[in-house]
Amino acid sequence: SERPDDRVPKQHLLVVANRLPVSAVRRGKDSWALEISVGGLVSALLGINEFEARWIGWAGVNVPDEVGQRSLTKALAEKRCIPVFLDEETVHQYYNGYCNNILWPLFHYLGLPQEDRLATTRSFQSQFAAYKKANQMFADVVNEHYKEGDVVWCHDYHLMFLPKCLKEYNNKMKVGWFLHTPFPSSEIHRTLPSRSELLKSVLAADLVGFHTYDYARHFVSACTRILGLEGTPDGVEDQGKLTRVAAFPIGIDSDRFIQALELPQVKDHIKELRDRFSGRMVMLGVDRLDMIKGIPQKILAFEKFLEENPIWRDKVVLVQIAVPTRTDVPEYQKLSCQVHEIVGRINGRFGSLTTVPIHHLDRSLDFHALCALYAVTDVALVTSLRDGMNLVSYEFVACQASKKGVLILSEFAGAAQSLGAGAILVNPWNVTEVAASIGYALTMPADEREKRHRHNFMHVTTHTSQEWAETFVSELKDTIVEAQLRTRQ
Ligand code: ADQ
Repeated sequence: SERPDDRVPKQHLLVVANRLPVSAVRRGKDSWALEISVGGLVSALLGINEFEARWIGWAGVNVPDEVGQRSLTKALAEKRCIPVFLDEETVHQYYNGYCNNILWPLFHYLGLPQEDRLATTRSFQSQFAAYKKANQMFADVVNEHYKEGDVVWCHDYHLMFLPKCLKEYNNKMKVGWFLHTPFPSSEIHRTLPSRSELLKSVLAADLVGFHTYDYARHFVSACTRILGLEGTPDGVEDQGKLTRVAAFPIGIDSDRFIQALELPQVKDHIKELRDRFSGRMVMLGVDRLDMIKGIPQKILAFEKFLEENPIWRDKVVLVQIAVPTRTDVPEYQKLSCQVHEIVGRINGRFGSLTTVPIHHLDRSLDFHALCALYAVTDVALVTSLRDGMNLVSYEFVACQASKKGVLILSEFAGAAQSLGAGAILVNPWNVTEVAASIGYALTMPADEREKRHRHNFMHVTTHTSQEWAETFVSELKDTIVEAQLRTRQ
């Protein structure tokens, strides 16, 4: 039977992000394999089905020939995806350069790259030019597929120039922009040479969203201090135009995790893992291999814990899954070497012929394996130095209904605002404190674990990705209504 809300026409939504939710791999001249890509944004948006959504983004592959472009466009259309084709030089300058080497570290408080700042302003300028050019290419594709009434939702630091480009095409287009990373203090943002231009183009959007109230406040301060505009409780005002700025904390599709634990293959996997780790407590880290995740700091804290607590040496194992990303950026290669070196040293120091204290895997796990691993974990360690939200902490909580394990969570992850009461919050830079928290977590009495888990589980299952997207889109639509009311009056 038809539910009442099935009759309501679905809102048409254009989701624009740097990457499509699938990566394309070329198999032949006009044949393609499409794989779901790993990452927070994809995980959050995959579960959303109350919209007629189409995705616009880069397919992650260089397709210089027209035959290839046509066949890939066709293959992607079946997944409701529309590709933006970026040439290699643009990808290098825009994506590896301006996005990953400048904005990403800056927004996570790691500062601007020193050599760029000191040696060549030319490289900075050419990367910013490529950034704008790439954003314009995204705008061209959006404009081509936009139909009146569509809502356009732009994502992340890759596309800060997009709202302005879109409004220049069509001032009536409803445009929202959401940032998945932290927005740093205005004192950090003001070091960026293109600070004003970026803020102004974001302000062209109707609605600007962040994970936490703090990030939203930092953005409003940057607009008032750097641009001299007026901040109001609702957002930022520029010559009578209000850009609404607010916090929309993301969540996960918690049911997907909870239901997965009931599948026979996941149950088998859980049993296998239990057998393999029997007699030992399991600690888990799941991260993209990125300097913001504080992986070396986490492993050093674990080492300190083993050093100070010899009785635990053969009773606990740390499983660290670190999927490599951005492998062509030198800093990421350095990080990978550094992590391997520390893990090797610790395993050499505390391992035996039959066991090692750290299992370190450099790859992504499939969804079912990941769920099983979350379920057998006693203590999850999230030690991000900065993190917009951190969905791994949410996923762990969702899979812990029976075990009620402990979450050790960095106070610099956005998730600390929502899961802070249930987690043990730590300063990841303080290795001594993290080591002590590991000891506390491993020996926590069952009633305290239960109480903490209950708090977090309630949050994770009620603040879902669906709710996040619905709230953002409905607020974005409301800005339409407000604007119409104002013109009618
Ligand atoms: P990320 O930095 O990618 O996201 P996070 O929020 O933790 O970080 O999401 C990672 C996602 O990738 C999770 O769904 C996780 O399960 C998956 N993943 C990570 N490593 C994996 C592995 N080895 N194998 C399989 N899956 C793996 C960015 C921001 C975050 C913000 C999200 C969403 O940096 O702060 O929470 O976007 O806005």
